[in-house]
Amino acid sequence: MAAQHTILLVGESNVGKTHYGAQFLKRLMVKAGALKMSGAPTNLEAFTTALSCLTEGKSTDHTPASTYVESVWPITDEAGRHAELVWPDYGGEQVRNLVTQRRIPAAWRERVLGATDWVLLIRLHSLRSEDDLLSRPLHSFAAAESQGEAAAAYELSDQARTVELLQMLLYLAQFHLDQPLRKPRLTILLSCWDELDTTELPADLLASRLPLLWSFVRSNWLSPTIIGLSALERALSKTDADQEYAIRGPEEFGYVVLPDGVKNIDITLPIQRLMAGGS
Ligand SMILES: Nc1nc2c(ncn2[C@@H]2O[C@H](COP(=O)(O)OP(=O)(O)O)[C@@H](O)[C@H]2O)c(=O)[nH]1
Ligand SMILES: [Mg+2]
Repeated sequence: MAAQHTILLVGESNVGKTHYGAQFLKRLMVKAGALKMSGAPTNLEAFTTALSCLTEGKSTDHTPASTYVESVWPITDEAGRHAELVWPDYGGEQVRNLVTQRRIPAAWRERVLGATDWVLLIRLHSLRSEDDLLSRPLHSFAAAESQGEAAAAYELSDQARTVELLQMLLYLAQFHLDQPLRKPRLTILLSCWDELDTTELPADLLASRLPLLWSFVRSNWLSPTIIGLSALERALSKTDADQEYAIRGPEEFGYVVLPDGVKNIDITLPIQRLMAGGS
């Protein structure tokens, strides 16, 4: 049966995509949630490797793909709705390069065009926010310039690069921005939520930490959804096993913080909500 949704999960390197996928996969395997795999997924290796590390209570090294690879998971929900989850992996610095060099693999372009829903992962904890106009007074730029820093290569702030990434996706998919978009729907997952140590609502936190991105998103999408995600619930080491993890199993860890601030241990909820929300 044709998928009613094609859900594209995107995000820069090191935001937690592979570990989220591994935890998601484990939930599908133990059938703890409402979703199940309804066919043969492709290119699962990165996720199963991460999952076997998690089973020992360790996190895994990220192995950047040198070319574009994607893993596609056919899933169904309890109501029998079908979706395809697409995990593109451009590895290493490719997303950064996409934006800085404006080069897009053809296969990825197809995906962007065909997706009904975009899920963007952002790891606030690792974004630098000190280096843009919104957070730094103009005179500090002037001072830097007079010290000769202007000669250094121009680099977008992390926030501006994220906006640029969305803009490129929109451009690729040839959407017109004269009206706020209903489709593709946009969900932003604030990943590694446990690192943030906050009690704020996800959307409020995004608005205060990345105001430029927030205003871009709000003016271009009719109803963007912002959800906190902690796929692992805590930091794990690559070498020292977390005993509790190893004993209880990775499926006992992880949670999401829904838009209304309610915490839920079902990390598949962001996807379930998209599947339930009409096509
Ligand atoms: N604290 C914390 N760390 C996480 C979480 N998810 C992933 N990480 C860590 O973030 C790093 C990058 O994760 P990875 O899944 O490889 O990111 P990817 O490059 O986007 O696929 C790894 O060191 C993970 O252990 C989380 O929910 N909480
Ligand atoms: Mg990865």
